[in-house]
Amino acid sequence: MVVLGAGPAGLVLGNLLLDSGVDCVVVERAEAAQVRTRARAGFLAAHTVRVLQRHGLDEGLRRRGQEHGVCEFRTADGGFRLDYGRLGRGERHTVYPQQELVGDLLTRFVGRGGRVRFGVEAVAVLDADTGRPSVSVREADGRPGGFRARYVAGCDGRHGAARRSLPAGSVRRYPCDHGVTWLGLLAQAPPSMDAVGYAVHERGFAGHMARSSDVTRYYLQCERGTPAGAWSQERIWDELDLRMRAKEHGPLERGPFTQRSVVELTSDVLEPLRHGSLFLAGDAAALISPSAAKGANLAVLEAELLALALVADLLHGDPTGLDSYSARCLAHIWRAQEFSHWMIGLLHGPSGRDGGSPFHHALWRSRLDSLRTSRSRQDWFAEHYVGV
Ligand code: RFL
Repeated sequence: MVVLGAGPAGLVLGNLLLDSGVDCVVVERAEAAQVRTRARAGFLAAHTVRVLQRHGLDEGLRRRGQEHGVCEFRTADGGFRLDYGRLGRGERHTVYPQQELVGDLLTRFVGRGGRVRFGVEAVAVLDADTGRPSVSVREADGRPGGFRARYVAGCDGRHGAARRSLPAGSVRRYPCDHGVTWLGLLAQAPPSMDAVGYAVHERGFAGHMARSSDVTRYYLQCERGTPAGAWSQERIWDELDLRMRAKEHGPLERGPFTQRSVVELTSDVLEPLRHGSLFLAGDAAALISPSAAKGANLAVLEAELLALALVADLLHGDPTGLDSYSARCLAHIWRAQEFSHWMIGLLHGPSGRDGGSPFHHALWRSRLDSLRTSRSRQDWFAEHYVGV
């Protein structure tokens, strides 16, 4: 078994295969240090935590993860909080930075004898429509190389070799550009509030999410095409203060930004998630905008489903799990896409694509109002916000 990519999808899959005695190698383009330090997601769904617990992959998470169950909306009409951990199914998020989860998964995989080939780039998956696919790679020293296996798992993200290797017409693509761009920021500063903060402002959306006691993620909607380094730190903090309405709600704790990235809110789903002996999981299967923090959670869900199906096939000769893998994942993916799309509308009412239209503005206010006042709407929100 060859697994492309050592992100959450590839490493959950690798650990589960290793535990079941399936021989596998993980091929990763980046170096180990880079894989362990890439800061991205931080909010793990209750289902994700259950998967990690079920397979004994939750040791670091249990010690350092923080439970979280409140979000706060701030608008020109005031603000309101939702104690979503007590609504819906009563589930909460666990805040645990993605790079720490990836570090834990990697340490466990390697510690148990798992093989990861760092610095090796997959170039193409060949012969996927046969029972003996192969992966051509570029080794760390630039020389060509390759692997042969019964199955290949494409967990190498949106721009990986797995997606590139799909023959034209073999899968259907569902791309969507939501027309919104965020500046993603990591601040070396403690969280400024005890909730996920969503500020909906005429100048654009601003978001606040805790990562740890001294690191906070912020998002700031910006014009498309804005370079990540275009704004000074002071200008960013002033703009965050303005949109988060610091005058009414209290100032933000400032600190240097240690990471900046431009995040264009796009989605891109492939269907089916299989081409012969090649299976897709995580961002390689479906890209989802970070508006509802679903990407890493879907990656873990899909990796578990794929691992169980591969073990059933390879060790017990039962292919039914592999046959239904794509349809089962896509049901979760589309529910997550639907909720994320709804969130994009909620978070960008006055500043999104339709923001200038009085009709859409009134619709957005009504959407927010029903979330503030309707218990059944709040239960629906909580279920989809924490769930995958
Ligand atoms: P990853 O984590 O991108 O890992 C893919 C791995 O494949 C390697 N690779 C290759 N290796 C070999 N050969 C090639 N040709 C290769 N091409 C690529 C890469 O080096 C990498 O190591 O994909 P995976 O495992 O599918 O996991 C997906 C998640 O990383 C992603 O969905 C989330 O980070 C999305 N996301 C969030 N998700 C959440 O659930 N909650 C959040 O709070 C959250 N916040 C975020 C996010 C994504 C963000 N970015 C990247 C836009 C915040 C941000 C800023």
